[in-house]
Amino acid sequence: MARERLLDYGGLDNEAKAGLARHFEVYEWPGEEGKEAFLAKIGPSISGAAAGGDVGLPNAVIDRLPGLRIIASLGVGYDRIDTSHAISRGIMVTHTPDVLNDDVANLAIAHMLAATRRVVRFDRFVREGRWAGGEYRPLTHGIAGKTVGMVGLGRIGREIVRKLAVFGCDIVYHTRNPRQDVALRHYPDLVVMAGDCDILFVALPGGEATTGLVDRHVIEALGPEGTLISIGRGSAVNEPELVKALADGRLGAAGLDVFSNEPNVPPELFSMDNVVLTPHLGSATVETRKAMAGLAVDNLVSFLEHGKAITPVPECRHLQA
Ligand code: NAP
Ligand code: 8YV
Repeated sequence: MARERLLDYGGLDNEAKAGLARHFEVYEWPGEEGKEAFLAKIGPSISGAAAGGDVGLPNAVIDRLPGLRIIASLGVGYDRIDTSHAISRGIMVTHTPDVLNDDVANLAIAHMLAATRRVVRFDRFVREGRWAGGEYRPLTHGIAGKTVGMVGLGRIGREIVRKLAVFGCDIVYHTRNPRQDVALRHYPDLVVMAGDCDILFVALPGGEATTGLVDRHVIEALGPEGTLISIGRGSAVNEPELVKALADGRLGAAGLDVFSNEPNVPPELFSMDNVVLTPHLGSATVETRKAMAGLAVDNLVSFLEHGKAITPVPECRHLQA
């Protein structure tokens, strides 16, 4: 039987590419130059597409693939895909929730420890010979007994909380809807919560509802002794306000894995000793990327063969057989 034809639109690790190639006839997106020839010759026979969550699939491409039935996004966040548009064309969109919680939460905790204990700053200090040179090593603050606020308490937020149990912090959270399954204090007002916190984790999805949610008021409420950890989407934090607050000492420290305009990072942050930066690496381990690739392949195979996706995005559940 002829294998289904699949578009690899980009952002996939080798593991994911190999997994797809085992099941599908895979075509890599040729880029702007080769796109017209590709869309004319191969486009009509493409039934599935896969892409990294940071890449997505533009509507302009979706509209040129008349036989497209499913888009498998490798990532839990799918803000790069216009799901309303896909749905209007009857196209299923799937993502990869849960399999990445552990490693994303680990990186968030690593940022918390690195930012509060100034690990990167002191790494430089040693490399630059300043320890050997007898320079003073300023003290940092511990975290036991401190109040940690979770902005977003979904799959990843709850995993961070589970791991935080060993650190002896008080944990509170802000979401739109209080959760019935946790005993933590819920704050309906994020500014009020930030004012009570020493450390704030932002584990929010992207999109309109969260854009700029962590604004100047939240940052100022967290204050000069406060630490902000951003692990969800960069768009949820007002980045210019964050940079200004760090520069002026109105915010104590930050650990940032995600940014507003990736891969561009505000250069002002590069020289700040109180900031830890990673290039969107939350899920970037061999183990987790393998699990994400496996789930994406399973979604494609199951949907194209049986009309049933395994992890459709919530908006697309009604497109199941
Ligand atoms: P999730 O289970 O859907 O949780 C999202 C949480 O955010 C929920 O608690 C939700 O609660 C809250 N929320 C959503 N909109 C809100 C708003 N406007 N105001 C306040 N709270 C809001 O998602 P997840 O699986 O934990 O993933 C979260 C995000 O992390 C993903 O969407 C992705 O963007 C990001 N991510 C980043 C990396 C990385 O490499 N850094 C890796 C994986 C995921 P309510 O609905 O009650 O408000
Ligand atoms: C990925 C992510 O790095 O799952 C997400 O939402 O942000 C990360 O796991 C990203 O989707 C690239 O594939």
